[in-house]
Amino acid sequence: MATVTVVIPTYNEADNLPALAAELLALPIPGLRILVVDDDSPDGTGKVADDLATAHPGHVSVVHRKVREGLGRAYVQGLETALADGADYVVQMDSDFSHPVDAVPRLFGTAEATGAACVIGSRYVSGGTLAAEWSLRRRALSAWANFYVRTILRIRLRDVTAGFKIWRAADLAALHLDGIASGGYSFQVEMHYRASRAGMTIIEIPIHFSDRRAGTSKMSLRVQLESALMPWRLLFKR
Ligand SMILES: Nc1nc2c(ncn2[C@@H]2O[C@H](COP(=O)(O)OP(=O)(O)OP(=O)(O)O)[C@@H](O)[C@H]2O)c(=O)[nH]1
Ligand SMILES: [Mg+2]
Repeated sequence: MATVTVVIPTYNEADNLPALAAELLALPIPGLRILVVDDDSPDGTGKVADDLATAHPGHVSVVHRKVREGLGRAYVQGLETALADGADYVVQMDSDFSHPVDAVPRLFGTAEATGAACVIGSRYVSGGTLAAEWSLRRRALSAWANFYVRTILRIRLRDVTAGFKIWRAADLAALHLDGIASGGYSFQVEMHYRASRAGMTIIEIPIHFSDRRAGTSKMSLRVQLESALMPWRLLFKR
């Protein structure tokens, strides 16, 4: 039986995490594990995660990071921990319900059936949809970011900034996470770039992307600036 570990980075997500964990643990994926990576959230998400780990021994565990260094750094540590703990497949997922829990079995099934290195839950393939609440400005920004990155880096993905995906462990390990340059959200793009440069197969399946359920966005100007510059950094590093 394959082990699937869902890595969930959190910063001030105490109001979302318990319900998200409950929905994930109820999925028809035997032995599914959750690994929360918390950056010492001031709202006590770390304690909430510890309580979940106590309630679900062997199924929920927590990485506590002392300093907030951004989504990318949290993911590097979380993905490396999941690999070291023997996961066969590793899921990346936001903690705010933007990514549909009921699509996790579809990601897993597609990865198993195809042997792809990565299966992305995509907003921008046929059948993918965005939260109705998203303003025109936000839709345009997201579409522009995708076009910008895809064009500069020549990555043949519709949703190149996607944060919801599953990796085959062997392929994920081959990406050498210790060399990742991104601190923030550009981590997602850098990973897709590495995988496609390595000739790995990446598949996109449609999802519905919802607005966050509770809490507030952690997107900052600094994160946006890094995301705008990262494609050029990756291109010239080559
Ligand atoms: N550990 C950690 N997690 C983070 C950090 N920044 C963001 N996250 C998490 O990464 C996920 C995505 O962040 P969001 O704030 O939802 O970003 P967003 O989806 O662009 O913004 P919203 O539309 O408001 O949801 C969430 O689960 C956050 O809690 C960070 O610095 N450290
Ligand atoms: Mg979000």
